[in-house]
Amino acid sequence: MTTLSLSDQAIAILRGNDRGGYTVPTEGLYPYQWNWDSAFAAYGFAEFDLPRAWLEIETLFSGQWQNGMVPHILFHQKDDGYFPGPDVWGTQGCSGNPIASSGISQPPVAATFTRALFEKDEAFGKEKLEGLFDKFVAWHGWFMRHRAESGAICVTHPWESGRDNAADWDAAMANVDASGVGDYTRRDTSHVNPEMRPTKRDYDVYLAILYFARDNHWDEQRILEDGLFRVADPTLTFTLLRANRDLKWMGEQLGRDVSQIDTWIAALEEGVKSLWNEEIGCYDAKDLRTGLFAGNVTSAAFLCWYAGIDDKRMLPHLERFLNASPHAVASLDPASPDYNPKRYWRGPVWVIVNTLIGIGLENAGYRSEAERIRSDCARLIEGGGFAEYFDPEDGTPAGGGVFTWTAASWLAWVSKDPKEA
Ligand code: 9WN
Repeated sequence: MTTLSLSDQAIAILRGNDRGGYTVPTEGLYPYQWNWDSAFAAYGFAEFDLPRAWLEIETLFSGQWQNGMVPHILFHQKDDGYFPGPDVWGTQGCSGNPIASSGISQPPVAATFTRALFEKDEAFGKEKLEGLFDKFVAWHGWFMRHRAESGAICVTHPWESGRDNAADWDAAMANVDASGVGDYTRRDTSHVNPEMRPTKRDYDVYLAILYFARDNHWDEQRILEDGLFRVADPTLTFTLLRANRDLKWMGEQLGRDVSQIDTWIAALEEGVKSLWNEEIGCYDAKDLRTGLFAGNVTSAAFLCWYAGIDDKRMLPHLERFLNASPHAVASLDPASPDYNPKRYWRGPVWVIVNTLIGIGLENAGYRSEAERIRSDCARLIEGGGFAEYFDPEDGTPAGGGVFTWTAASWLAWVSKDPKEA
């Protein structure tokens, strides 16, 4: 019997989760195309099949709405294994959406990884990018138009942040009346141990927020004025700032006018400051309905370096997180009363977020911190496989298995020799 190397296993996972032009995050639990998962998938594919990597991004944009929004889920083929599916989202006919999709977006990491594809083969990249550049501009413009009223970028649903049950949303979610959501059947808890997933009350609130927007035909103005949830988010703000920098760079390679992107970069550099919570000395989520900070130190705050902001005030927090866990950066401060090492975004280590943090640290010249994160992630994968997330205390794999973005992160960043990175 031959033993496959981890890189061969990772390639087999990307190939195995390929549904023809797009990958599913993992079979069963997530049977559709997710936005930031696909961006990671492309980053991974680029290590062994560059045309396939570009195709992943092109398929993602095939679901772009006429208003520029790129949805967080594209329902290419109906699958009853996931709830809530296309009928629940009810986006048919909204803003000329070309295929069934959700009605919200997700962290815009795609431009940054597309730049990585471009840099692997610039001639081929230019050809591909010509068809995508304006679509990226329309998507980033949608965020700046519909999510930037506080200067930072906000989410209108916890799912939009990609960090669904992070403690960042607790206070805002507590204000949502979910008494009218009625009966529904979750599917996630039949795939994964319910202790590792959001609670029933979380799901009630997720649905109440979704139903409000759906009943208002996903009208952004209505959602801005009366939507049930609006929280400025470090993940969205930092990833979009970084994505705009990379989009600007790509625009310059194509000889495009990038002056509008420049204004977005300047606006976000200023907007990021509104996320600084003096009380905890950290970037934090802020409820735009109440004006209150969430009061948490989460892994999202360490994306400042990824966004090109070398904020030395964040270094002691990073050191504290790394000292508290032998397995890289936990998603929530292990000292927080809300910390739970198994429950999804309330403690577990996510290799993808650690990859983004590591890239940022590397870019800013913090090599030893980046190396610590890289070797911790490698050890987690060596010990527990390509899981969705890991327990920061004992490193056990959690959530779904055979995960696309964990495999992609391995191929494109975790397994790399730091000298090459
Ligand atoms: C809802 C696919 C997605 C990730 C998210 C992660 C989880 C979905 C869910 O899975 O969210 O979008 O049903 O739990 O939180 O970041 O993109 O991997």
